[in-house]
Amino acid sequence: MSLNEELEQKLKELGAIRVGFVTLETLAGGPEGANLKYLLPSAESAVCWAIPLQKDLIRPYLGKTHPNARGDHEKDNIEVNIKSSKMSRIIAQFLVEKGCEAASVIANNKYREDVLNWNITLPPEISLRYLAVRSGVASFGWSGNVGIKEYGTAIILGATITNAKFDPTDPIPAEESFCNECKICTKVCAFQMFSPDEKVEITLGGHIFSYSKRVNKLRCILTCGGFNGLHKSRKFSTFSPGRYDYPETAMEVRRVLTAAMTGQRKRPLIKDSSTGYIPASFSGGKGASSLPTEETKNDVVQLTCGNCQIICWGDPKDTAKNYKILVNSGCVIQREDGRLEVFPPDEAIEEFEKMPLKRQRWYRKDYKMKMRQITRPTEMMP
Ligand code: B12
Ligand code: SF4
Ligand code: SF4
Repeated sequence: MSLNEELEQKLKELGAIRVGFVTLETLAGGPEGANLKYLLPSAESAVCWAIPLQKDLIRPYLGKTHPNARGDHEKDNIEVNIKSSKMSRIIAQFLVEKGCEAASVIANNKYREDVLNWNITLPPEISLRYLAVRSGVASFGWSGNVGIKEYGTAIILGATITNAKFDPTDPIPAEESFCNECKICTKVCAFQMFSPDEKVEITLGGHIFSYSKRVNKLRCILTCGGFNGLHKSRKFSTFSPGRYDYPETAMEVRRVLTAAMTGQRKRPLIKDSSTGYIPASFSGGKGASSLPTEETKNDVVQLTCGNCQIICWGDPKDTAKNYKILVNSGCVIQREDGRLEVFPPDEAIEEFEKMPLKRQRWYRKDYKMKMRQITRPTEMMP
């Protein structure tokens, strides 16, 4: 068995649905996120894989169908990400035992902190999407998420970097892509993080790949970060109880973020059910006993969106059904104890307005620049 075959078999036993290989040559000419040597100066290749999210937990999440729907999908999402990081360490250890050098990759939320303004631009240590598309593990969808037929973009990626020399694998041919450019993913993003019509291109080892232009990543941070949930149409929301008006410009994005950060700190954490499900992210990896305190609760990000990724199942009929479920799922309002209640859009407005003004400001504040009214008193008129 070749090293490629051995690794593929091992990764599939661990739960990967696809495995692929990239080398310095197949990533040549790519953006800095494709630079394997950042994590391992002696790097020559990387092995990459995809693991599926549990589809049966996605539709209840999109439809907000029961009090645990959010927590159930969040738990799966966190577990799959943790699993991917663990698989990376297992593969690195396996390669080290074979006498190679290897570096594991943390599946998400790990950035190059040596880059100026890294906490705004979020430069990855290594871009797993680049490795996935170049190695044929998956291909780009319009949303920028990568996917596979049958699974769509509801997959999480992982990789291990090494100085071993793997045989590279080929990208998925365009005619076998799961993405038919239906653009449903653009319709489910509350604050329109990515463009519905403009594309960007990148080149990796002589192959050109394209996906939608990022309009402003802060738009995702505002929504997927849980500050806002209300969709631009005001007809449905994510699981975030934030109800901010749609920001039209980059200036408005910054203003809403400032307003929302203050409000968010005052909100209780989302309590999912009568059992008060506390997702794994709360414990900071220290086990279920370390629940968030008043001081630490602001470090916790609860999953409330991910819509552009989980809406797309790689089959147009399924994706269209998911869209229908989401747009008819209503809007959430948060109660004082942290529980979320779901209402049709107009009733949600009524419920929201029943809250004391002080509490309304935790979820919505007028941040729009007012045009200064230029009116002249009649007595001054000529
Ligand atoms: C940063 C990041 C984010 C940022 C920015 C996303 C982006 N760039 O599109 C934010 C917070 C907005 C985000 C959101 C989401 N993310 Co995210 N995220 C990442 C992360 C860490 C890197 C993304 C990446 O590859 N960026 C590079 C490219 C693709 O971005 P770009 O802006 O187009 O790059 C340009 C420039 O920035 C420059 N550049 C590229 N690389 C670098 C590096 C450096 C150092 C510099 C200076 C410049 C530079 O060149 C590019 C061309 O001009 C990865 C984990 C990882 N390590 O790969 C997860 C990852 C991409 N996220 C993931 C997910 C699931 C999400 C969300 C759905 C949220 C969620 N529920 O988890 C949304 C989806 C948003 C979307 N439609 O893209 C998954 C995607 C799985 C999939 N099927 O595609 C990943 C792969 C995590 C994982 N292990 O599976 N994410
Ligand atoms: S929803 Fe999926 S298939 Fe449709 S455009 Fe977006 S990524 Fe492509
Ligand atoms: S995760 Fe949510 S907020 Fe972020 S880009 Fe996707 S749909 Fe938009």
